[in-house]
Amino acid sequence: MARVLSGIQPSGQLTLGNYIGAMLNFVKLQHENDCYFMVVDLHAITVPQEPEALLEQTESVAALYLACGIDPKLATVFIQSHVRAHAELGWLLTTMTYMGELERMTQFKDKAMGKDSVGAGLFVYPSLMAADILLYQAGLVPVGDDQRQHLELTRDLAIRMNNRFGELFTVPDGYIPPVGKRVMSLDDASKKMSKSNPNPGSYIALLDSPDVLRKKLSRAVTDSGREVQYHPEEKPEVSNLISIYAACAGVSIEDVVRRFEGQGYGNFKKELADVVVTLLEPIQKKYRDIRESNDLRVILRDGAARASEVADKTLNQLKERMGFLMP
Ligand code: AQP
Repeated sequence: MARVLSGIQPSGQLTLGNYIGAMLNFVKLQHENDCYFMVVDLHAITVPQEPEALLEQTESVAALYLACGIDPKLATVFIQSHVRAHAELGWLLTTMTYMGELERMTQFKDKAMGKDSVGAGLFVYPSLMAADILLYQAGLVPVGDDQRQHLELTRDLAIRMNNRFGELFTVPDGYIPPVGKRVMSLDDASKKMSKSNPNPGSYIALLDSPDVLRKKLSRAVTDSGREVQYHPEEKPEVSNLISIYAACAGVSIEDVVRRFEGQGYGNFKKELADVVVTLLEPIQKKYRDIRESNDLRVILRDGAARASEVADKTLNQLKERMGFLMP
């Protein structure tokens, strides 16, 4: 049984990219592992958030965790800011992270590009992410392909801290899904599907209505060809849609290609929409039930208490070793 930790930012409406790249794995992993899944609100504020939107999205992400199948009896579900040790270890690790390491992070470069001013939090975000993982001694971190570089830095920091202050942190491994590890944007297959993209047509939100889902998928960019073939380099748009189909229907890429042999894009997109609607409709119903009940607050309070116990233990051990005067 491995200790597993992961989180999603409440920085917008969760997308099919978050579901395929992260949540599907969370649900699978919870049955055989000791899992901690959090809503990383401290990460979300590394780019400006309206307070009302942050509040709503935080609760929405937590409810979607449950609606997508995370069972609070099997996994600990909590809000990052409810466990104060995250911010504290984040700071301790920031002091041990080199500027050069942070400057190499491609996600920082992408998110900072074209902005006049960027908060320092966006720059040091990978140290906070390392703290999230190391606090729980997590051995396995299910993330999408885009987080590979941050995870590598977390491993480096764990090793650096262990060398400097004695063996304490587990060095984590990533768990990256084989299919749909990077779901791409519907309007530009060179960019990943992102919930903070200003164009809602670029992503499938998990809470989009069936009509909106069908419209977005019918408008998804394809090429001028006609064949439903999987060639990520030559046909990135169609290949992305094939991957989405495979992940949502739980079949292989080859199965999808075989099924649509000799058929045009129109029919493929229509069936893709059916598959996505069939997947999301029950999730949306469960989501509405959860939002209407009072259970969520109780689950999150219990989760934070369980998580704090583990996190505080690690943090206190480290602080003692670093030479902090303990109360
Ligand atoms: N397009 C994607 N394909 C596969 N996996 C993805 N993930 C996100 N987008 C895709 C995975 O979802 C988890 C949570 O991500 P996050 O919300 O913490 O941050 P992110 O990776 O920056 O996701 P977004 O949607 O792009 O958010 P914004 O727009 O706010 O930056 C991670 O495991 C991630 O790999």
